[in-house]
Amino acid sequence: MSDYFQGVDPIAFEGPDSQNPLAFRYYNPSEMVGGKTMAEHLRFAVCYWHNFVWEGNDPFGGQTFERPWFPADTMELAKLKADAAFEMFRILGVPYFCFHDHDVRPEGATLAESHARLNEMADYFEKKMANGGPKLLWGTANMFSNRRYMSGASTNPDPDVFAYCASVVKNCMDVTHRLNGENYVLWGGREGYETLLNTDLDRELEQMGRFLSMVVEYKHKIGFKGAILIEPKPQEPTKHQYDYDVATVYGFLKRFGLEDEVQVNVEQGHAILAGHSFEHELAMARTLGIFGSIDMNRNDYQSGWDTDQFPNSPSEATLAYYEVLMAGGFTTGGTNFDAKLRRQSLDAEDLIAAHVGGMDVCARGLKAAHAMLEADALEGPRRARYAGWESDAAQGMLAKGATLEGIAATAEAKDLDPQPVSGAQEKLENIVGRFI
Ligand code: XUL
Ligand code: CO
Repeated sequence: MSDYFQGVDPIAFEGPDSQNPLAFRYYNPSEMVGGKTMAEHLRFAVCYWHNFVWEGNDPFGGQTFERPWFPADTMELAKLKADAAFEMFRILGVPYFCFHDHDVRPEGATLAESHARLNEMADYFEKKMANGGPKLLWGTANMFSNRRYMSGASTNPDPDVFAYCASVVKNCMDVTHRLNGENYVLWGGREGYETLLNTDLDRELEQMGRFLSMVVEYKHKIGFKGAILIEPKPQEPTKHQYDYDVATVYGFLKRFGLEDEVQVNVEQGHAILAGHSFEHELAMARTLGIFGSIDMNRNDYQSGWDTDQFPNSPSEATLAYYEVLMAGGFTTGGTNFDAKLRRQSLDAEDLIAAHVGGMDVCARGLKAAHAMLEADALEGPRRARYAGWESDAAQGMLAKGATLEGIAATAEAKDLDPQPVSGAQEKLENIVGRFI
């Protein structure tokens, strides 16, 4: 038991009229939305790193947060940190959490000691996860913070780093499997480049493809039933990340024959950095058949940095969950808050309030999206817009055997003169507004 969140009771649902800053106004875990409860739809997860590891530093200043477990450089402090983390999961009532190896244990003096420490922390977690405790949405390896990774992880010019990464990922996958994790995530933190002047693009992409193929093979060898997820991001930390966005990742997976084995973990902030909307990336993942999970944290629209803020826009959440529902909802995936406080938000209670607000925004978004689907509010007009394509003649143009010259001849024989039809965007935006 930790006493870090002293005095904060488990968060209760009190309804939209509640004035209590530490109560849910929209997230009511057991409330049915269609055929599932809100908890089953949303599958909330809290991330370990931003909440319990980050010290509040920015490029111009160091630590602002004071937590009793900092600097967490001993196993004793790592366990104190775990106590606080699981206490927060309990207060929030979240069903899942996510972690990197580096978040939960201090690195050892050797690779073997690092692994032993991660295994020891997994034993510690196992006890806390038993008897209805929180479950693991995903595990992952931090192959970007230590200076050994500065020139890449699997894409490093030094083959010893590639081999080191194999050992790190194997250990993290083993631990994720042991803790019944539902997914394993690979975010290519340093898989990219700063300058082409020193980069062999061919080799680096080949190395990354081989590495991912071996990860997939290992997953099957150990009988891990969860999904392998790639998390796209266009830049930061490297200037050109190889996993730029969903479409780029799909092309990469196709090239290595992994498109049926690997899905994506789509993060709102990364979509924004890539110059996309979150819903664009989600729709793209759905249509390409690689939708997996989401990191539900936004970016500031002006700064151009990965600001990892808690979601606060019901409209954005509505459009995001609309795409999640269109994809059939989560299977192994969920809603992970890869979000951090602002560095002036010093109090333990700020950590709780941030998640409460984020969970409420997601709940509003889910309810609005579900209602919009039930009412056929967008799908009706969308079907009507494409209705012309339902005829046999139109479908015939797409069928195998149709030719450009054949279609051209028909168009010319009919002397076609197509008349533009309104896209009615504003009417549709007004419809969305009615549901939020
Ligand atoms: C970095 C990021 C990571 C991944 C996991 O921008 O989003 O925290 O989610 O490595
Ligand atoms: Co993320």
